[in-house]
Amino acid sequence: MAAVKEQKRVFSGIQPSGVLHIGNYLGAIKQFVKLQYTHNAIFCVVDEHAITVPQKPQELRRNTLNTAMLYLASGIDPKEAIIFVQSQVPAHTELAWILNTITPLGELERMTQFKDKVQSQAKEAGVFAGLLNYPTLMAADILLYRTDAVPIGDDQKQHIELARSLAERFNNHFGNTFSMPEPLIEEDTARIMSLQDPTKKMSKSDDNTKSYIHLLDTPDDIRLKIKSAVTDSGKEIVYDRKKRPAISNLISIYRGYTKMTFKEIEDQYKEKTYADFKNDLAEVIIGELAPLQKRFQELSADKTGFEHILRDGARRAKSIADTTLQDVKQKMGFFI
Ligand code: ATP
Ligand code: LTN
Repeated sequence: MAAVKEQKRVFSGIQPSGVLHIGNYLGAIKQFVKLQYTHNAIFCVVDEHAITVPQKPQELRRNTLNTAMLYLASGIDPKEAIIFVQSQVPAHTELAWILNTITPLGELERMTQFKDKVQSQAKEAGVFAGLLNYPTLMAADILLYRTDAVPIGDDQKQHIELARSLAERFNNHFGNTFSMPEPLIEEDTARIMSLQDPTKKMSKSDDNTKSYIHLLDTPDDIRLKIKSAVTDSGKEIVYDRKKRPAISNLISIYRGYTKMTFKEIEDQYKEKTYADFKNDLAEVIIGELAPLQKRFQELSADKTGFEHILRDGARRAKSIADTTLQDVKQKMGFFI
């Protein structure tokens, strides 16, 4: 029998800035799949966020469709959750503009993700205002759906704080309108690190392709990337984020895919070498990605069915978002 859903709303988004990696899966999508059965769930491909750094039109289009397809291939079911592309629902940018007028500039300038991206973008294309205003658009995404919970990886906590403070400021000024969103973070896998540098998070926009495993990587690629993942100076397979960040990162990935506890993994590999552990880890990942990759191929073969899912999702999302936006505009004194 289907689980009875709580009325609580869950919303989250992923940028189509490249092919999704196992960090995106373990930190975010895996939770999305679980939550769709117990909550009113909405999952978005946030293409308007992706353009805060330069994108090539053809790549943006391809990455947008691939990200949505990977949502479905990972097990998000359009009968259980709404899946849509952000730019198909204009209320997001309209509410973002309104929220920009109550967002303190200092709070945007303090955002860690902004400061990091300024560093990398300054050397490349330059820094544009959209990058600074990114968290306000994210707050709009969340608040439009009167969201209660936002499943995310660790790096997004600060942005949820801003969404909360904007909700509170708006509610205090104009009357109760928005719910207070809570971050939902799966601690053990909230921050999967780069396979090449365990001090940096695994990221789709990393130039070194060996630093991440794409959800669509071939078995050979996966074996190679795990084999060349950096390790610490010791020999034992023990979880200790501070003293052995590299092996601990690999153990977290193993845990994320097998559901074994850290202790069970340590016990299983007590007498084994790093090479044994890495071989097994590669096979675990290959085995877990195989059904997802198969579903991805099937979905790619039915473009019409897939596009219908996205258009239907946008229609359903729009109807919820427009109701909130009308309420906001009416409370603020707009002519409607
Ligand atoms: P980019 O490198 O282009 O900024 P990204 O790989 O960080 O992209 P996002 O689209 O920003 O991916 O993130 C999508 C979701 O995946 C977010 O909830 C984010 O917190 C989560 N996430 C991203 N990277 C990781 C990671 N290394 N470990 C765990 N979760 C992650
Ligand atoms: N900023 C997020 C992506 C994102 C998001 C959202 C996540 C945009 N809007 C709303 C949750 C809810 C990121 O870079 N991972």
